[in-house]
Amino acid sequence: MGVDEMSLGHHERLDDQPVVALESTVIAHGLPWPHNLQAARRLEHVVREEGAIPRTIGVIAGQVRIGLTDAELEHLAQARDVRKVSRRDLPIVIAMKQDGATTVAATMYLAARAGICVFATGGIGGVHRGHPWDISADLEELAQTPVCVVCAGAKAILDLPLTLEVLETKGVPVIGYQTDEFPAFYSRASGLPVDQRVETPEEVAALFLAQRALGLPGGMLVVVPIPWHAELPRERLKPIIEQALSEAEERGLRGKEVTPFLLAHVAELTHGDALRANLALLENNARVAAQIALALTRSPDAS
Ligand code: PSU
Ligand code: MN
Repeated sequence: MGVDEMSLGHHERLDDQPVVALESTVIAHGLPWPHNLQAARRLEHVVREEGAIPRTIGVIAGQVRIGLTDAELEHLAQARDVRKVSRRDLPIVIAMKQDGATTVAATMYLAARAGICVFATGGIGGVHRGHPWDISADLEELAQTPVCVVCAGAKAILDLPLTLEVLETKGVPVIGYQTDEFPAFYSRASGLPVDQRVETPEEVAALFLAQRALGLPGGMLVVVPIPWHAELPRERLKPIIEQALSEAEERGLRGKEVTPFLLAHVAELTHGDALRANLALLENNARVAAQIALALTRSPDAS
């Protein structure tokens, strides 16, 4: 018994088009209803406004969707039984014909297979604080899948120095977009350096093409600080994150539940300021990603 090509999202290649992939875990598990649906629509709108093509990736009843319809977005935003799908879950949702919201790792994998090389998200997963063996599959995916991931750094709930160490080990370039520092998601600064600062989408395109020309297998992380107006000061967040972390510890949360719990808790403890910050950085990242996708299609070196 085989799996048909359509259900694997195999039917179209988008190589030469300015496409931006968007993930669905942030919709189903990262943001509360109805902000999640509004955000999903807003991100697609922003990408179009810049002149690029948005494709939000997810799985509906075992079918890979490279571009969810608006009704499907609404379903993933509202349904309570949507599986959080990282790389290891992909064969499971397909064969079991389940609905799945794809993480950064799974979205990168599916995007690359569809010929999409630019992807915007909020923050990638990383190494968890106090649990250095809990390393997001996002980092492994960046090591092996040729996609340029545009984000606001790794979530502040993580161990950022260790996350950067793992990225170094795995050969993933960390590019600061108009910044010298690795951003800490809700805050612009972390005190940690990036590998290279760039100012323009064209420079990012040149870096990505050099990586391809060298035959390197992996992707690249482009980190964009949250806009000034939406930033939450690090001093304010510190005790809140510590409280959320100790609560997760008390409840004995493990594995894929940890990230959604921490994000929801931080949003609650900041009375929604963290949610507003999250929405602002997502939109900003989508805009930058669209500009990079356009720069890549315009580049004379693009194959
Ligand atoms: N960043 C957010 N919200 C999210 C996530 C990241 O602001 O919901 C999601 C992404 O999909 C990321 C995932 O890939 O969390 C990482 O989960 P884990 O740590 O279980 O690998
Ligand atoms: Mn984990």
